[in-house]
Amino acid sequence: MLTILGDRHRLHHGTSELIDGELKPCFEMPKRVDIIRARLHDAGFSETIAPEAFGVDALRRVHSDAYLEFLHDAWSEWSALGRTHDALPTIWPARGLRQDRPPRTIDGKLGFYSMDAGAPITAGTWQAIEESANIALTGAARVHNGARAAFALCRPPGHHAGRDVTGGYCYLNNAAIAAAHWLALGAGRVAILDVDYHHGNGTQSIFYERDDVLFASLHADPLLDYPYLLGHADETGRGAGTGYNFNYPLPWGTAWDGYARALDHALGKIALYRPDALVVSLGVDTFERDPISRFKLASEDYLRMGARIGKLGLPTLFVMEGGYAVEEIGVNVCNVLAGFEAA
Ligand code: SS9
Ligand code: ZN
Repeated sequence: MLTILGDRHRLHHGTSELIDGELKPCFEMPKRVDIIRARLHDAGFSETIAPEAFGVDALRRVHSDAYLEFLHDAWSEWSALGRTHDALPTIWPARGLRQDRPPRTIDGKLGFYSMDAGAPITAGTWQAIEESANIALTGAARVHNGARAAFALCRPPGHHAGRDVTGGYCYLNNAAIAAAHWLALGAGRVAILDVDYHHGNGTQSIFYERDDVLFASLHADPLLDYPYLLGHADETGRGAGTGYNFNYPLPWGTAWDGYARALDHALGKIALYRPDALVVSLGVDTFERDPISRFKLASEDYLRMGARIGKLGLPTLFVMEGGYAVEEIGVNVCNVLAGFEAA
């Protein structure tokens, strides 16, 4: 399995996030990539390449110009005020507030372009998220050019980021950017399968009214768990996109049997769609010992997950999303890739 990876992710290391009413060290940390890299090497996945630079036009297919400018400039505007801690929002675009007048100062902008306080901006965040998107783009280009599959080792993750909104450790939606690139290269239909524990609210919202990208997501029921405000089964798409969005909200405690039933249903919908390519938003925070999640998948279950995805026989790009049991993240990711290759 060809892996695309880089080092600039290290420039993004948020200090803290608000959990249970306390500021605690961010679960989303550089070590996640270190552990995955070490395990890729040990498991014999030795074909690795650096990302190419695709430029801002590839990002503009998914994100608004104003949002990209905000992300690019946020740290310099924040630090110009003499602030040295991570930039975090203190207000959000909730019900009853205007969405049509973007504020001009940095605290207002941080709120306007955020859905939560879970995506801190640091001095190196822009460089890290730009490279993360380029990793996904390079992977899509390689598979388009004939590779059977590739693994984009993206960090920061992307699936909570919408067209103009950060949240849940996410800034640029790497999976959506890869899918949009595939369409630009001539694909007629792309499917995105999101197996992260959390609903891919950003990805869903980006493609919700489109029939050229099918989105299917398995995740914790939003009545119980983050991101709470999207991801229900009755969200099936709108306009031309009606019938191209599939959500599988699952209860806390879901183990492989229950997970596999939903996965098979999602894979059946993807097969019927006959896409030219598949993007997998690969989060392994469904793992039984993940510190912020409540599913019960065991490490061997990821072999089975990979095998079922592989049986679709589609050109496939795996895009790294979540997974916070850092010591086991490498084993779990490599098991998905190994299961896929064995299928
Ligand atoms: C759980 C807090 C959840 C956001 C998690 C984002 C995961 C991205 N108590 N915080 S994959
Ligand atoms: Zn997640």
